[in-house]
Amino acid sequence: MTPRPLVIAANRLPVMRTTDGWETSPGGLVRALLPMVTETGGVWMGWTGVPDDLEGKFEVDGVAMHSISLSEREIEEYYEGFSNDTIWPLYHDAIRDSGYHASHWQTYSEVNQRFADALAAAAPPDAMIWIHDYHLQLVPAMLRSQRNDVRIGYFNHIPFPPPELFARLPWRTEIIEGLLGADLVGFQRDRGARNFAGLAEQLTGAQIEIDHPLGRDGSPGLVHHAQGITAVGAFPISIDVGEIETLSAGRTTRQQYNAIRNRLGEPEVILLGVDRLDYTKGIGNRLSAFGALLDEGRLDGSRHILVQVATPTREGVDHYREERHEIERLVGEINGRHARLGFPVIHYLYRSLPLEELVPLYRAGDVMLVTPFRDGMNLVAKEYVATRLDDDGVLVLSEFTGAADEMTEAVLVNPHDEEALKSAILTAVEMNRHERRNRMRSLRAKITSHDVAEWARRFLNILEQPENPKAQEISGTGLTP
Ligand code: ADQ
Repeated sequence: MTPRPLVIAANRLPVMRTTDGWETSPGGLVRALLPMVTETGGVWMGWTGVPDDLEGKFEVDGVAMHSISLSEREIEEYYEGFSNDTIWPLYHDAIRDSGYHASHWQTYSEVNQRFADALAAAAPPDAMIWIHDYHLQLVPAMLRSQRNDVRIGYFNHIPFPPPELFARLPWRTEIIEGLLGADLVGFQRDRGARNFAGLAEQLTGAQIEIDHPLGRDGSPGLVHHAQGITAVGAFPISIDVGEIETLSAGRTTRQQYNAIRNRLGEPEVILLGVDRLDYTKGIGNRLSAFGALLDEGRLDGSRHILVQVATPTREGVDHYREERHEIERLVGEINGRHARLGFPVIHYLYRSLPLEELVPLYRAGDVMLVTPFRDGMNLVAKEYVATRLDDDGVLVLSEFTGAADEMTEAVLVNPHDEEALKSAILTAVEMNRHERRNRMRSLRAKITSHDVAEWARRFLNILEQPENPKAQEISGTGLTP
């Protein structure tokens, strides 16, 4: 049987403009999906990241791309506004206030409609269309109303909130109806799947078929609704384990991590944080806990140092500018109190590093601090473990990450509790070699047995299964019956 053509729709295309053409974006997800798109004669649809850029088809290294052009206003209202100032904070436990602006919603709907129209026109017959993430939640139903032959999957990379938070959204029913246009809706965790199914029941009168397990952690299964049936499941994402292990085993990596330790003054313990500079990642709490341990003399700045690498992100959104200022203030304050000439206690880099530089840093890090207040999965935790071919290193991991479901041998912590954070850091710093090895071995066994390519295959296999709701059964008249 010839595989169905795979069409991916995501806010961003998997390529970035360079001075002399296009470069494929880094990341395991892109590397896993691109060959599937090419081999099946599919296409990847998304935005280039540049305002008023090209619209329509082009090709990069044999992969078909389809660009959706966004104007400055659309970027401000659909991307920075509704996606990142309304949905992002609300879906992350509402740890920052969301803005609710009808104009942003309007633009979000218009951009989603443009994606759906372009997909309906470009997708080959019988294609599998895989829509990614919260920027495009209305696309499944908008597309379903135009195409009955295709199978539609949607995956939510970020958490899906509990009903009491989701209910704040003035456009809550429209979002749920938008997602119900898909044949399969996937979440990082079982909890997200259950939240979604519960909301479908509450807001649209859908019925949930509970005992139809899908997803590794079990799931609510099938949601029967006015327009048909949507399968719902948990699909915890992973990383390209092979690539990271190969890089980690390389001679250059070994030379580099020795050089890093040397440049940092051969401290006894290097603590490490690597994050997008996002207020959900708990960077400030982590720095404060480290600072407090130095203040109390329970850590010593000449033996224990922290490296924090933070990638610039969403700098057009107020909450992100405020978070950056707060983190930089904390770094300055803690270094002011504890640095010696030439030896800061916190080394702070505000930039993105290529994987070739990140891997040696992971190898140099004795204690990895991953302390988000809420995170869909958190790939940094998985990357760190994948690099530790020496079975050494300790992962301190927030209970509020999707990764914590699987990575139970990490030192798990509630990042809202400063005393708990301090004690988790001390536990990690003082852990003996035997326990470090036992925990890391178990973590590595879990992480290395599930990689991102397998994750993608599993999602697509379930999407393709004939027992799943058939697109043909769903009337072509749009969502409202
Ligand atoms: P993110 O919120 O971006 O992803 P995460 O899963 O940690 O969070 O992925 C970050 C990626 O960026 C990692 O691959 C990491 O290596 C890279 N990165 C971070 N800091 C970097 C730096 N300074 N330089 C270079 N690279 C850096 C969203 C969700 C997550 C979910 C993923 C995948 O918020 O919960 O795990 O999607 O589904």
